[in-house]
Amino acid sequence: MKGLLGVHRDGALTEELRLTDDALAGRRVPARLAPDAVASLVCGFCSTGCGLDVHLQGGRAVNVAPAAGYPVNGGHACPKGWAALAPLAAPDRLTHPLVRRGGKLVPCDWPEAMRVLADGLGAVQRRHGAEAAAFLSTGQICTEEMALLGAVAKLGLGMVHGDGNTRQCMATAATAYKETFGFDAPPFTYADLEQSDVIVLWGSNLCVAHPILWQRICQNRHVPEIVVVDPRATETAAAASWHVRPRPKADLALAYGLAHVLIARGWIDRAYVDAHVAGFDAYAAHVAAFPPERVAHDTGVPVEELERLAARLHAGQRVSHWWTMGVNQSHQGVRTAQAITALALLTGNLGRPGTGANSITGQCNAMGSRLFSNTTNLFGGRDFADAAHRARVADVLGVDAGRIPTHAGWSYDRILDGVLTGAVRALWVIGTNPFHSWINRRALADVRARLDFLVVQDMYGSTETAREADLVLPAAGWGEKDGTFINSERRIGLVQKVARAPGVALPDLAIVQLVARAMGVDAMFERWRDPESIFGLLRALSAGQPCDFTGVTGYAMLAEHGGVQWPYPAGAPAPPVTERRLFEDGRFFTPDGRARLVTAEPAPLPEAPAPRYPLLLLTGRGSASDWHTRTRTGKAPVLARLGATDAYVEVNPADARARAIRPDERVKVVSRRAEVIARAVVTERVRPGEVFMPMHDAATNLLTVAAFDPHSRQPAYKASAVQLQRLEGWER
Ligand SMILES: Nc1nc2c(c(=O)[nH]1)N[C@H]1C(S)=C(S)[C@@H](COP(=O)(O)OP(=O)(O)OC[C@H]3O[C@@H](n4cnc5c(=O)[nH]c(N)nc54)[C@H](O)[C@@H]3O)O[C@H]1N2
Ligand SMILES: Nc1nc2c(c(=O)[nH]1)N[C@H]1C(S)=C(S)[C@@H](COP(=O)(O)OP(=O)(O)OC[C@H]3O[C@@H](n4cnc5c(=O)[nH]c(N)nc54)[C@H](O)[C@@H]3O)O[C@H]1N2
Ligand code: SF4
Ligand SMILES: [Mo]
Repeated sequence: MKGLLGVHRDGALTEELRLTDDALAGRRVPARLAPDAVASLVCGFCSTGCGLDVHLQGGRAVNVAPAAGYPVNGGHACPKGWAALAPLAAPDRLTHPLVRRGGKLVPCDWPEAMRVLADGLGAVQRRHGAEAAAFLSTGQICTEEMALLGAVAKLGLGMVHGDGNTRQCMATAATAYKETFGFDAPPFTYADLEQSDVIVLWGSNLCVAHPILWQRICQNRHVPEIVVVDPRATETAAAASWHVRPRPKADLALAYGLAHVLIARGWIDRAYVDAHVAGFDAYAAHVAAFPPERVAHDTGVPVEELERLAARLHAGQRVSHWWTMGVNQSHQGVRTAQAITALALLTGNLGRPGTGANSITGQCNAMGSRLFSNTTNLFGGRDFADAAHRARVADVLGVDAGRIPTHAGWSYDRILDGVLTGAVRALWVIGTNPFHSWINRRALADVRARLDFLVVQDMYGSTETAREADLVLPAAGWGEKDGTFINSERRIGLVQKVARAPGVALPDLAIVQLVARAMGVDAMFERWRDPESIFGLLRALSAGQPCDFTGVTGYAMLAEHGGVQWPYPAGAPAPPVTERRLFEDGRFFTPDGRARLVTAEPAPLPEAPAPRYPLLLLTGRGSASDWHTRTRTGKAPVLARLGATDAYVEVNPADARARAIRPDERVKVVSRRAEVIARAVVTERVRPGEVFMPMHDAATNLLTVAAFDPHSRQPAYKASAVQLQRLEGWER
């Protein structure tokens, strides 16, 4: 640390930082890749995990094209993949750390930034205890980076509380899988999309959110029935063969109704259930209370359609269920995911080609985060509360087991509540933009006001969150560093450095190492040298776990095989070229090897429509070209043109007429928390009583109500009560 602070030259890297950068990110563009090489990387946007070929010319990355031979996407990419290089060159890229002085963020060098960080975090931890500092991380950095972050923060700095934006996204699926299968283990492989004869998409707008998975469905030669369950008539619903349109949050009752019919008609696979499932009798008793008439009343899906759908699930030979945010982001998301999973279990549609209860993830490395961020579970899907698990991890990492927290720490919402109650005083935010994306984000103004110290680590200084920081650390982005991502089908894939980060921006890995050094705990992390050595640690941490990938010898193997799906234990047969699914032997990761059936009573909406707020606001993805808070896609000219440019709200013609709202008129959207202005898109895509706003506009989460699934603590982003009003005197 002394050296780091000592050798500093203004505006340039210190010698020591130069060494750090060389060692971690590597000046490898010329060294490892030929100046005119074609480098293969997994895409840095969605969890599909497409392979992209980056073409170098004279050592510079000039072009991207989908990798023809990659097992995920076979020559296809969506607009974001094609434009993946553009965000790297954005004018608002951070080139230097920024520190707040006299109310303004001004550039500084790394030694200064690390002094400010050590002072800020150090002061809070000395005064209020180590737990008074917390972190919020992401599913969009490399697994090696999130693992080091989780190690340094929790084991090194005693930050017991740390969570990720995966809470906003995957917590429900992870919780449901853990309880039902005994481990957070999405069972599918993408080939299942091509092998099913019935595909049910629950709350998933695949055409927009995972276009290349939709492409895989289009390659299905069995002419599958494609059922979309969504209150909105989405792009995907339009492309499907059957659109089932329940009322929002009625999926739980719908799934129970389907189970009711399947059981009543004897349309279940009794042999499979007897051999591999626990809790059938209680489940059958529970769903007995959901006859078609009740379910039709509760969901808005007619009796006849419900029965026809049950019959289709029965007639299908290879039925697969897939779900995304329409399920995960609800106040009963976990139980809904489990009720969908129950349909697969009851009908024996698991562990065979074309089947499964399949949660599609969101971000490029959400699956890495679920295993190795060291937030909700201890490295490798272990349990913080289990002494044997802590001992094992301590052994692999060469640290004192006493440094590992004995409980998982708070979820995202509780960390923010902790700030409001004064328990948390410093926050380190990495690769996420909560001042835009968090539910009811208006409350974050209070959070900011109460924080003694806010550090934000991002590629851009212009994000809603970076603008609030006391210290901003400039991060290298996708394509500017080495490491791995894990995609939705559990495929570990490679990313590599094909471009230099601007200015003195560093890979998150290097930044976390600097933080460790600045805080005086770097000696604990000597084994965490560079991405590939860290990958070796993760491999060792996976040993004996369901996610065991000890058979993956290193990055070269990943490059050679187009990624490798976990599990791939040492000694597993031959190169892992084919796609693999889980549970082919019907044995789950529960103590008795059986999957669990779990039930709940459907609960009312947290904020039901009422006379003053009669409309239900749904939110979600707006287009295939917009990514989340648009910090990246907003800077690719072609994506910005393809995406939406302004805040808009989809409203049914009947609701528009009743309020004398004309198409494209600007209207006020009012909730109990805020009012925002948006352009009215008058469309049958939404039903009367329902409106939709994309999450890409920062206004949307001013409106949302802070409601959560009680088991996963995932925000229920997709049901808030609002009203629409004409703007007085508005004229076209
Ligand atoms: N282009 C693009 N692609 C992305 C992303 C992006 O920002 N842009 N983000 C990525 C990430 S992180 C994620 S998590 C995924 C999300 O992918 P998706 O989950 O497919 O996307 P959403 O639009 O959030 O929600 C899907 C659908 O849920 C529906 N829905 C709302 N309420 C309900 C309900 O109660 N029941 C049912 N059945 N449906 C309901 C909405 O109408 C919406 O069409 O996308 C990933 N891919
Ligand atoms: N209303 C509503 N709100 C939602 C949702 C919804 O459906 N409706 N969906 C939720 C979901 S599923 C999700 S996943 C969240 C996403 O919410 P966020 O995570 O807040 O969204 P992003 O825009 O992806 O933010 C990622 C940030 O990381 C930065 N970044 C990118 N790469 C790197 C890197 O390599 N290193 C570092 N340090 N930074 C990097 C980007 O510039 C950006 O600022 O939004 C949630 N919010
Ligand atoms: S589908 Fe997802 S992984 Fe594939 S190119 Fe598009 S954003 Fe990237
Ligand atoms: Mo997400």
